[in-house]
Amino acid sequence: MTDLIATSKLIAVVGTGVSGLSAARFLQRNHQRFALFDTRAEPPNRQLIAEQFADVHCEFGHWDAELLASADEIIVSPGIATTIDALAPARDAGVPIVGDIEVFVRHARAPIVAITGSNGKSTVTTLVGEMAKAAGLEVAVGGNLGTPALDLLDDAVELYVLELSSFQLETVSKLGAQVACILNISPDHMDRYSGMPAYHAAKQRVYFGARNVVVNRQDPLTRPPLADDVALSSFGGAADFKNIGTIEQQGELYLSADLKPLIPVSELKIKGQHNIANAQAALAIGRAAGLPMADMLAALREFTGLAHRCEWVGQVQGVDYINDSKGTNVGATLAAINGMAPATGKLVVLLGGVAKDRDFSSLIPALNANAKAVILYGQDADVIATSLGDKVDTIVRAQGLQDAVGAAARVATAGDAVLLSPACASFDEFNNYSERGDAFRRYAQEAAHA
Ligand code: UMA
Ligand code: ADP
Repeated sequence: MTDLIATSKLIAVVGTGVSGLSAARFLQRNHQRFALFDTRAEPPNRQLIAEQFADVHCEFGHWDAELLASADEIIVSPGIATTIDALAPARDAGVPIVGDIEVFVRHARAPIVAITGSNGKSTVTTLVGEMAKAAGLEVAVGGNLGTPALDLLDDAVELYVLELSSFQLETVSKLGAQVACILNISPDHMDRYSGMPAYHAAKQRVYFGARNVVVNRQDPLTRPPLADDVALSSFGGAADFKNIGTIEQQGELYLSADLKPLIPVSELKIKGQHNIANAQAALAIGRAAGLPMADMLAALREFTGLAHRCEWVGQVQGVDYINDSKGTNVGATLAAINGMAPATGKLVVLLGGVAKDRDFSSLIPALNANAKAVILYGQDADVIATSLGDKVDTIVRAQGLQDAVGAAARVATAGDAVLLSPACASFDEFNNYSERGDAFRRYAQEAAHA
C-alpha cells in the first residue's frame, strides 16, 4: 500500500487514454492530488505520462485495490465499464464513480447543447457548432468527437456543443443541458450492453435535467418520459406545423420550419436521406438553443460534411470510391447503402472488421436493391456471411481491406460506386476508423494504377 492513502483528498483517474489524460490535465491545473490507473500493463500513452505527470503515482496492469478504495472519487474513462472486477473493491467501499462529463458539468459556466444517438452525432454536433459560430457566439465543440470535454473548459466560452456517447452518459448523474437531443437509436455496442434496453437507458440519460428536449418524430425511442416543464420540439420526416421537417413545393423538396419552406434540399452539400435528417436535427437543436434561422441556414449551405462519413474520395475508370469508414454499425451502413446508390450503376459494398453485434440481416433488402456485389473481409467476415446467409446474391470473400478493395475494383464497372461502410469496428487491422478510411483512400488510388 502506498503512503498516498494517509494524506489529503485523492482522485483516482482510471484509464489513461484521451479522456483520462484530459482529466489528469484538469486536476493538475486545479492543484488536486490524483493517481493514474490503467488495466493495461503497457498503456499506449506511457511515455507521455512519464513526461507530463512525472510526479504522479501510476498503477498499470495490477492495481493496489486498497489505494483505489481509499480514493475520494474515481473518474473513469468511457471505454471502461464501471462494472469491471478491478473496480469492485472501490464500488464496495462506496467510492463515487463518475466520468469526465460529470466533472465538466460541475465546472462549465455556459449553456450546454448535448447531442447523442446511434448515428449522425459527429455530423450534427459539428453542424450545430458551425451554426453557433455563424451566429457570432464563442462556441466550444467536442466531447466524444475531437477535443475531450474537460479540455474545452474556458470562461470565455458562451456555448458548449457536446457529442456524447452512451458510455459517457452512463457516468453523468444530471447533465442539465440547455438543449438535449437523441438523434436516433439502433443497435450499437452490443458487445458492452446486455441488450437494447440497457443501451437505450444509457442514451436517455442525456435528457436528465434538460430545459429543452429535441426528439426525432420518426424514432419513438428518442422520446423521453417527459416532465411537464420541459420544452419539447422535434425533427424527422415531413413538415410539421410547429417543428422542423421537409415540405414539397412545385416538385422541389425544401427543409421546412412550421410548414414554411426554408431552403431546397438540393442546395445541401451533404447527400443522402440520413443527411436530410441530420440537417433537420441541427436546425431543430439550433432553434431550441435560440440561434437565428438566417445564420443557421448560412452555415448549413456551406457545410460539406466530415471526412470518413460517406466521403467521395475519387473516381477510377468511371467508378466512384466512397469512404464511409465511420459506418461502424448496421444502422449507419444501412443509411449509407440507401443514400449513396449511384444514379446509373450499382454499389459494390465492403463489409468487415470487428463486429459489435452478430446480426447483419437488416442490411439484406438494401443490399439486394442497391448492390451488385458484397465484399466480406477481416476478422468477422464469417459472422457477417452467416448472418446474410444465402439471401444476398453475389458475395466475394477477401483477406484484409487492401485485398477487399482489389476485389471490388475487379467487380465494379463504369457508373458503379465502391462503398466502404463496414458496419464493424476497425481494430483487427487499424488503430481507428480514420486510419482505416485513409488506407481505403490509398488503396483506391492504387487501384487506378493496377
Ligand atoms: N482501456 C483499457 N484499460 C484501461 C483504459 C482503457 O483496456 O484502463 C481500453 C478500453 O476498453 C477501450 C480503449 O482502451 O478499448 C479506449 O478507451 P478509453 O476510455 O481510454 O478511450 P479514450 O482514449 O479516453 O477516448 C474516449 C472515447 N473512447 C471510447 O469511448 C472507447 C473517444 O471516443 C473520445 O473521443 C474520447 O474519450 C474523448 O472524449 C472514441 C469512440 O470510439 C472516438 N467512441 C465510441 C463511439 O463513438 O462509438 C463510444
Ligand atoms: P456518429 O458520430 O454517431 O458515429 P457520424 O456523423 O460520424 O455519426 O456518422 C457516422 C456514420 O453514420 C456515417 O458515416 C453514416 O454512415 C451514418 N449516419 C450518419 N448520419 C446518420 C443518420 N442520421 N441516420 C443513420 N445513419 C447515419
